[in-house]
Amino acid sequence: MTTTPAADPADSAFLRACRREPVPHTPVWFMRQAGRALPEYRALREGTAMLDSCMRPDMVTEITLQPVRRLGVDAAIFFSDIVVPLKAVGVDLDIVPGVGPVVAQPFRTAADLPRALTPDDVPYITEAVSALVGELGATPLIGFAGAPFTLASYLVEGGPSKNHAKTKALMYGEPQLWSALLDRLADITLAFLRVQIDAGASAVQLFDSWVGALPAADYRTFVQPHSARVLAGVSDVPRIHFGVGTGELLHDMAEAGADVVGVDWRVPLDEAVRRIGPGRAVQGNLDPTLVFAPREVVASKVRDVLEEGKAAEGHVFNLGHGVLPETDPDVLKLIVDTVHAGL
Ligand code: 1CP
Repeated sequence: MTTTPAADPADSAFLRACRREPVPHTPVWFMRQAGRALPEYRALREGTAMLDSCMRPDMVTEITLQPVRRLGVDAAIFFSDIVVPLKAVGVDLDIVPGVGPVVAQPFRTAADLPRALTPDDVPYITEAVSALVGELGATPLIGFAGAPFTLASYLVEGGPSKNHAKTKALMYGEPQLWSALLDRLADITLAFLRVQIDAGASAVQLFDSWVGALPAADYRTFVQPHSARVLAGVSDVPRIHFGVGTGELLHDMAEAGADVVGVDWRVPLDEAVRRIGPGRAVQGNLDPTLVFAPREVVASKVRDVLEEGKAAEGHVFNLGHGVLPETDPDVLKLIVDTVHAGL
């Protein structure tokens, strides 16, 4: 009797690139690959609120698998949201369609500090990750969480913000309260990532989407120690660390403890590699708006990114930020096929 060896994500092109090992082809996945760009996502989500869908393991499993089936990407990203752990510890918030996370009572004093998170607060995450890992077989699952600064921004502003003015006012004006807040958010983020890893996630991405609002010196003082504590707690899997507009922070974000540094579209990957330094892989960085250009332009830009990515010890292809809802999924498939065909 012959037995088929169990499919192992550890051998996947994605995890090999994260570990800076030789790859059969450059691996590719997309931030926000599960979401409104896919008609099957819109159909499934119809009538279910975003946060409710995140708490239903059957929906999370199906939505996470949809882009893997349709696009042939090299990794799945767990369908959830960065504010789910805050909701789980009792913060009164909602995800408003067309807006994003909205917090009922913005953070102002130590009395507003959220409590810590335990695995018992999120049984639906353990259940969904376990189910997904079984379904995915050899395809790795990326777990994720919001980094302390970006979570703090939603808590302090009360919702999405352009300039993060209230967040920075707290950071510069009440440094002790700021530190207490980021410390607690680091606890919550670390616990949320551990739940996903302990249930079988093969890698994690820590999203510090809005930290590009800070100059490097202030990043190092007010943010990096907290992000570093989170990343140190998940060193048993590859750690991707990403933010938007972080060209000036790439080196310090790598030093926070990233194995893979996510780069947005503003800095070419070869220049990003120079800023980051040796011993890390990079992820990125096609401009997400390029999907609206003619297909030959898309394919040519994909090849430019692959060429620039050759400067890295490991390259995971991605967009420079999330898939825009208006994106044609067929163009995403074209990108995947072009990346896999190589130069
Ligand atoms: O009803 C809907 O479809 C709402 C849109 C939506 C979706 C599909 C939101 C609201 N969140 C999500 C899922 C989500 N959020 C994923 C899914 C997995 C995948 O990538 O396929 C992920 C990774 C996130 C993470 C997330 N949420 C981030 C970090 C990534 C990034 O884009 O920088 C951030 C900043 C959020 C907050 C958030 N949640 C939702 C929105 C619209 C926003 C951004 C709001 C803002 O502009 O501040």
